Amino acid sequence: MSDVLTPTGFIGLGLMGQPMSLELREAGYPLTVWNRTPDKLSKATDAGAHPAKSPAAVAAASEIIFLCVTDTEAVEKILFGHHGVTESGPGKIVVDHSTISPIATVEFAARLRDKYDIRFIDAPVTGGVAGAVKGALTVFAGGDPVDIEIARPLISCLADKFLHMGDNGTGQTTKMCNQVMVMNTFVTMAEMLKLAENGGVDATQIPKILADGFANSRVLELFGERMARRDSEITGLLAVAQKDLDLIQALGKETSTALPMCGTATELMRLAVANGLGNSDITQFIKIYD
Ligand code: NA7
Repeated sequence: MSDVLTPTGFIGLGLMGQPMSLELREAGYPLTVWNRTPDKLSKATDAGAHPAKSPAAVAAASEIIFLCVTDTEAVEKILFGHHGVTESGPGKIVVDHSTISPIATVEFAARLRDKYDIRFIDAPVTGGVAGAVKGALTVFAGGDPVDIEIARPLISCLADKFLHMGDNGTGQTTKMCNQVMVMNTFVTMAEMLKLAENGGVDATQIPKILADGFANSRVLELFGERMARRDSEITGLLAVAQKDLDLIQALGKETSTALPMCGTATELMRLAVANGLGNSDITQFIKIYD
């Protein structure tokens, strides 16, 4: 495959997928795109991407196919469902940037390899929309080293760091580790900001004030002040955070790992979703304390 001209596909142009697809276009890759809701394709097509009618059509036009969709069910449908990627023929590499079950990932990769001669890289990301817009994500990848090296020049357009963790599933497991820290920080941050407010301190100032001490984190830097202001701009859905916590719990069960802190975070996040906050930005989690 030629680095520069590798025909590339992108499926799932949501909050994360859209800026990621634009980075590939900017780097000059011929790009074919599909999104379940076609309206979201316009920025990519304005940048020269070709719209396709189905995941199968994206795969037919591409050697490497990127996915960035909500959950395990969506990935399974896009790969194996009607007009899915597997209808397009053998010899492709699928790079999945979605955050999904590591257990299902291993099964999808084996099914793709054994039945369809399609290779699979699990490549979940961290860095959020801000990182995606700058092409500065971190990618945790699981897959065959040969496939990883083929995909590296393309993934490097989206990511400052592209880390090969091991076999299929290890990328997703690493993302779960990342989310253990991120989700517990979000939940604790809401509690802390509420304590500041109730104690008569301007909570919007707290992230700046804590920035030089042990309490600092990227979550505090990027979301603390926004959470204190109840800024509702959508940068990542609370329902997606809930999905990640459920995946962590499932992995804990599978690996017999006790995760009591994540258990509390999961139930608090579920309470927020039950209170109608699922389609709000994750910063709105603080509202369960209001
Ligand atoms: P978004 O902005 O909610 O985007 C989700 C994308 O997934 C969007 O393109 C959706 O299409 C697509 N989607 C969801 N379900 C399906 C099904 N069943 N079939 C096809 N396409 C689907 O989320 P983010 O961009 O923030 O996150 C994406 C992933 O990265 C997620 O795993 C995060 O945890 C990390 P739609 O536009 O709704 O038609």
